[in-house]
Amino acid sequence: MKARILIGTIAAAGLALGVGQMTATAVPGDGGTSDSQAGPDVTVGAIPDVSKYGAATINGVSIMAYAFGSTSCNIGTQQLGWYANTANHPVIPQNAYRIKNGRIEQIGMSWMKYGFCALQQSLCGTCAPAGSGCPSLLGIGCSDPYTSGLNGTQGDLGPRSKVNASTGVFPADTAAETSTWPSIPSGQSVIGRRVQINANDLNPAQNAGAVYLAECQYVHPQDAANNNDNNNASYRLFTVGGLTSGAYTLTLAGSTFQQKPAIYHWGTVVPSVAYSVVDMADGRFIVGYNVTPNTDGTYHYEYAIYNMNSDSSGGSFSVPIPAGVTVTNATFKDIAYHSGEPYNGTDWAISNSGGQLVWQCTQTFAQNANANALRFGTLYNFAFDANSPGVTGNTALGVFKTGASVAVRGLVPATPCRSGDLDCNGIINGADLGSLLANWGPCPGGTPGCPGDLNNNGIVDGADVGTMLSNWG
Ligand SMILES: [Ca+2]
Ligand SMILES: [Ca+2]
Ligand SMILES: [Ca+2]
Ligand SMILES: [Ca+2]
Repeated sequence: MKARILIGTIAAAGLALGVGQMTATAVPGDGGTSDSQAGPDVTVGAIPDVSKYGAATINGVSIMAYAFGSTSCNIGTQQLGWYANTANHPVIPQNAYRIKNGRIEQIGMSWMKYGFCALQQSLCGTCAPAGSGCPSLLGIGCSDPYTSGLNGTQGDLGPRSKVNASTGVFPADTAAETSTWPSIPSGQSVIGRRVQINANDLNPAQNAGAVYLAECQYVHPQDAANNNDNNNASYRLFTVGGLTSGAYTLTLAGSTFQQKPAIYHWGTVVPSVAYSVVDMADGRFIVGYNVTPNTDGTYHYEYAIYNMNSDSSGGSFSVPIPAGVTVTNATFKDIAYHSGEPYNGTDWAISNSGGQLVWQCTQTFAQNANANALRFGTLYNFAFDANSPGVTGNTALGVFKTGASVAVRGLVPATPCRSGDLDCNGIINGADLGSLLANWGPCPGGTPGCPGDLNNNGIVDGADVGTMLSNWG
């Protein structure tokens, strides 16, 4: 049975009184993006607080460190395992994003908090406690708060690279396992493993008008096994204040947007943004896209691709480019792993040939399992300009681990109309000639390029008729 479960604002806000929940108001999740099945079902009910730790200079760049609190809820129909130091508890990555100048970028990530016992609180409604105190199960309907102080405790943070976000499976964090984790790098005792953000991405003087987002996600093997893992990320806005004690002060704002990853706020800030939800064999991607006119007559294409929980990961992205379309300014942006994660950070290669604009991870899975794939809990940007407006069409998202490719609905450059095909219907005939004659003479205001001014000289005359006739048919 498939049931949609929405969490009421009133119930959530009225009960937000527990430890670490000082501002844990919440808004309902989006039923279009979160479906709940039977079984245990963990979500993030609130992001209640933020901790600031300071900064370190890495290769000449100031990196600031933070942690976001997370209050989980079990909105499912069974209790959820929360057994410390085993493979049956949640792991919790935190992310930061910025929306600025019409684009959303991921600007920060942490390692994963390893959960260890669950309080039985009532943020998300009526709780049937799994036990007293802090038992090793989260009861049905119950919530469990992790303050930002806990989510920033370095000894409880483990590598993202140890988890399969599709199955939720990771090695038990026994002493034998944690002894294999990379130790905090030299000089990074303040920032290691925590949410790391480049100071320039926060500096208010460089980011006027920017909107910032904190995101927390829970990954859990029981939740995943019950196909309840597409509602596990929630986000909340924050603002950036002054520089104190070596780092900018972050202040959480408004309510937590439950069961929605931060990429959905892009469309709130930029209403023309559209989305394609892509369910791969092993997990979900969300592709956001937008096309806007540039002042020089070309168009700017902006794609943001977020991997929610696919272990296969993204390995390439391509956009069809029709003949006659000129592409400029193609760019790529990723987010850096840190603190000893094994992943390579090499930017994807960009090519434009054979009618395809392609971004490609520089190594295949066979060549390097730790290549810079678009892995769970990350968002990469793909952008370009083209001299043709966007029309609905298929892009392609390549799968890193399998080499497969999945069609993704988006906006792609339109095939240019031939010179003289004024109504752009694929044939040059009397209808086009009639339009040309109707515009005979100087263009309005003398502005070149009016309908029929095929040679762009500011007047519709015999030269333009000649061009049309030479293309006739
Ligand atoms: Ca879930
Ligand atoms: Ca990179
Ligand atoms: Ca025509
Ligand atoms: Ca002309």
